Amino acid sequence: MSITQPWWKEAVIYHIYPRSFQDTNRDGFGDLQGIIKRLDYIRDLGVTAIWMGPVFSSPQVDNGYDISNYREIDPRFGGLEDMEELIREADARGIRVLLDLVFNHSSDQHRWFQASVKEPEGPYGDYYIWRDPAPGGGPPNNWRSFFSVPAWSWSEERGQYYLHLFAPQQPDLNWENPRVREELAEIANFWLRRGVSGFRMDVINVISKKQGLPSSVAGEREGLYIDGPRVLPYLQEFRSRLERREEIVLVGETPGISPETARRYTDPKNKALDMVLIFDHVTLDHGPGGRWDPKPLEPAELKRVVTDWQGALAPPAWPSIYLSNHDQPRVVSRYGDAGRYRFESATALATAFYLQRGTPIVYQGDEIGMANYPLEEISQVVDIETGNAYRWLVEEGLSPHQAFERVAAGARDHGRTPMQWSAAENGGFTEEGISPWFPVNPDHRDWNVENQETCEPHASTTTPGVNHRSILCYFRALFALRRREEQLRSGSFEVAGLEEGSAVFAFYRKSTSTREALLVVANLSDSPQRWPPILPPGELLLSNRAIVGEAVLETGLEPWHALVLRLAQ
Ligand code: TEU
Ligand code: CA
Repeated sequence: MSITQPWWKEAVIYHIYPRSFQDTNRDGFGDLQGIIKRLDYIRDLGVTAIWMGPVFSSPQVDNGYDISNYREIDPRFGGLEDMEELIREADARGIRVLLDLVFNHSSDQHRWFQASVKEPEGPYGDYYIWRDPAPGGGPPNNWRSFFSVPAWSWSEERGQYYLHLFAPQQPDLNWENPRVREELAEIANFWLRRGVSGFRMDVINVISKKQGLPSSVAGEREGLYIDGPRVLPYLQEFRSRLERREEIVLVGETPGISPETARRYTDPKNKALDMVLIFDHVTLDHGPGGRWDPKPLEPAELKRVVTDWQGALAPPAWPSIYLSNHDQPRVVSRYGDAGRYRFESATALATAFYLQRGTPIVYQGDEIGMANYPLEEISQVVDIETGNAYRWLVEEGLSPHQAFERVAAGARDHGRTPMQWSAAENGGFTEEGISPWFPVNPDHRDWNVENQETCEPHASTTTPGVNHRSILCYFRALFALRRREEQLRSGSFEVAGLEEGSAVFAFYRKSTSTREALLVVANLSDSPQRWPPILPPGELLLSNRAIVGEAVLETGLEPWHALVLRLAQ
């Protein structure tokens, strides 16, 4: 008997970075027709919803997260008719479309901001956060942006400072202004009327700033503008204004959020968000100085964080599960092994994460093992955040070489290289002879869709449908298993008691209606691990390594070995 739950809890979401997915008009830039062209591939992966990064009109200072018109498609991606065709074609394949709403800030080229600068007393004068200089001159407070620059910029024309928690070209909208909140809800309804099924909401937990905008005392951001005092009421009002509000999903991107706040924002009783994108598992390799002061990652830490959040978002909350995105390095390079054990580590991490309780969000390219780009110098970096961090580190006194070393591993460019469809010159992302907006990773000759598409069962394994060099085939088998096994969609999550520090991550998924239980086990390391004395085995449902009979139980787990067992009742 399967539990009925909302579509977005049953879903597997595919996160597309449109500018790097598929170019169809030979300009070296991904476009909407490219996504339409690849919908069969997306459907065959077992995906039932796509989240597209922003495709609205934008000067592209922050790759589209600086929007100059929320109701227009940027000509680089196509037009409104292409978006309507994409929604129709996706729907025909049982795929829902989620858009990325960037509502904390607009582009400084948005007509609202242009009017706000020119007419402080006009209807848009209060659409942004303007302040006079501090009494002694200079910015109104000591806030710094997420992009390693001060959070205030001076407008000579208006004679005031304006707040931007990101780039100066991304002025923060003033959510205190009820007209701003009305305009934003109307934009969401404009897209809901065109058939989208929901939104990923960019940095939505920084929309409320503490009254008076007090300076940070010890560099803290929480309460000042991270999870400020009115985030929840603003979200509740926003949702109450949405058409089709009962059938859509709102996924909030919430950097720095705490478990308690995550529960509050997503509690169904609060009618605000349905899920949040958390960050604790993608900051584990941040040293004391944060993202640009990297430190090695411990698998046991990854297990602890993930287990803690599964507990924090136990029912009635509902986790989202992601391993990488356009802001993060590639998961197989960061947590796995992009060299010797690329297949094994990519599939072990996918098993250990996407079979947890929650909605899997797969970032384009992770399903074929795409890895970090071989950056050799700062001139290759396109990303504004990474470039700003480099310049800030040099200003702080590091040599250019030291500063590059600090930003190279975490550069956001790693997750933004063009999708690798084939071994051809530009990986099939754009035609040969065309220069893509960012170079294709040279490893596309070995790691691409085309040479992983054949999924016949491997002779030496009892695991159905897994061709042991194709990460793509394994992902397809993994999501097919999730679709078949009700425990993986709606069952409980119970970590299997393992000694602290073990690199083996194991958990049970138990049906809430029958006594059936599945056991998921993954060795998140490149060394063999003892088989944990958990429970006698049952039926092998999936494994990323060839298994013959009970072999695994005597010899233990090989490096990056992952498997799923249906436990005998
Ligand atoms: O990112 C929000 C965010 O937290 C970023 O600061 C990101 O996590 C950063 O890399 C952390 O060091 C969203 C978008 O995903 C990102 O692409 C945008 O640049 C940002 O908001 C501003 O819109
Ligand atoms: Ca194009």
